[in-house]
Amino acid sequence: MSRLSCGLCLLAGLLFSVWPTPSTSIDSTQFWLKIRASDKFQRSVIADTGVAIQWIKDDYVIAIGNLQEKKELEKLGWVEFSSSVAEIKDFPSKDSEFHNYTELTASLNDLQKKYPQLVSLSSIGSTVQGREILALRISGHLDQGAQMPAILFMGGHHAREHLSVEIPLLIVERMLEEYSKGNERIRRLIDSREIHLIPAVNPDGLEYDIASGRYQMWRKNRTQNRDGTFGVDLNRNYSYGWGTGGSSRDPDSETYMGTAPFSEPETRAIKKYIEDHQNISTLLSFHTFSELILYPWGGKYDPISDQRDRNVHITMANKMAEWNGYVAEQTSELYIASGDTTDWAFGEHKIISFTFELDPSSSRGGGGFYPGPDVIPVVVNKNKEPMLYLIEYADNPYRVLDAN
Ligand code: 0X9
Ligand code: ZN
Repeated sequence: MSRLSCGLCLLAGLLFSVWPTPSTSIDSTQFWLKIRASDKFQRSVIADTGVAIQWIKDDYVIAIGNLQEKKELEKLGWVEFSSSVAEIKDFPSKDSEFHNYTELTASLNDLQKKYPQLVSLSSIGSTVQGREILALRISGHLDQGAQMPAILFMGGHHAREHLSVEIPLLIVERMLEEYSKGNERIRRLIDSREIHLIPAVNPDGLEYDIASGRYQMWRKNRTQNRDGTFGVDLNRNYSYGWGTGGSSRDPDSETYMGTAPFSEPETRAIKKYIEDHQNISTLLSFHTFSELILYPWGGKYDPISDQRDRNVHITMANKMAEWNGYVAEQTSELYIASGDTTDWAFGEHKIISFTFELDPSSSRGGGGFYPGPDVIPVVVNKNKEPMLYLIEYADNPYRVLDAN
């Protein structure tokens, strides 16, 4: 290709270099550009215009450029899509209810401002691209939090699973509202527990998935791998049984395990946070989709060997399934996959650990990873009781066995 395009490029370059640019026409708008390019030569032509290439796919690149650069590339006929940066870097308008990273940060800050006695916001570390991974700590006695039984809710390990960010956030918001309205049950729970929420473990991936104006179906984080590809599957990067099945050594794979256990700043931040909060007894990691409640092990077919440990997971999972209607099962019933959050949390720290795969139940007709905003209130309602139940028993999850 390159001779033709370079010829055009030169021509375009010449035209632009002799064209007078009146100062009044300077336009500082930046554009996201999706530009066809299938090899390094075409990408070099693109880079020569001055745009910043952000992502490279097999047959196109995504770049940010100004109006002049956009026009130059349009003359080449390679621009497939463009949109002003100010307009996008956000969900498609039909999904604007979902939180992008800026909105999520604002919502978490608002909660701290609105409930200063109950909520403490902090950064637990930063991502590959330098975003803060945010955590909310909630308790009626924030200063004595470390002495309270604690539970951790997490969402957004996987970039495209946006509902997994929304649901724990909205349920926690609702709990705080109920607390301030005087709901006795909620007051009792919040006053006697330390509740941790990390709604977006992978904010780089979240932003990447939405930034071009079209969903990228992205799963991993945004680590630059040694072969030029991007991303590690954070739910394959925890250390327990790392690399022993159901994860890939190929950096380009969706389930790339990373170069080593905890090679990623995001998983390291979670590890440190959990290890710094020894009072965490229970953990729930939200994912989408399939409507499942999963418990260890995921990296092997064996059931949890200790009978009480096994029964506590099974009993709690079955109880929660009565409320949300999901299917409760050992994770490896799905498929073997090693290095996930829950195997590590239970295997290393004996934390009672669950993964929820939220709605929909299947991709057929249900929207898969992108089910739209109408499901949000439905999924909030069906998962509120399971979350309250886990909070209730966080003082000693084994109490559920006595009730049987
Ligand atoms: O594969 C995953 O990481 C999870 N499913 S998802 O569609 N959200 O990607 C399931 C995790 C289950 N873990 C194991 N099978 N170990
Ligand atoms: Zn997931």
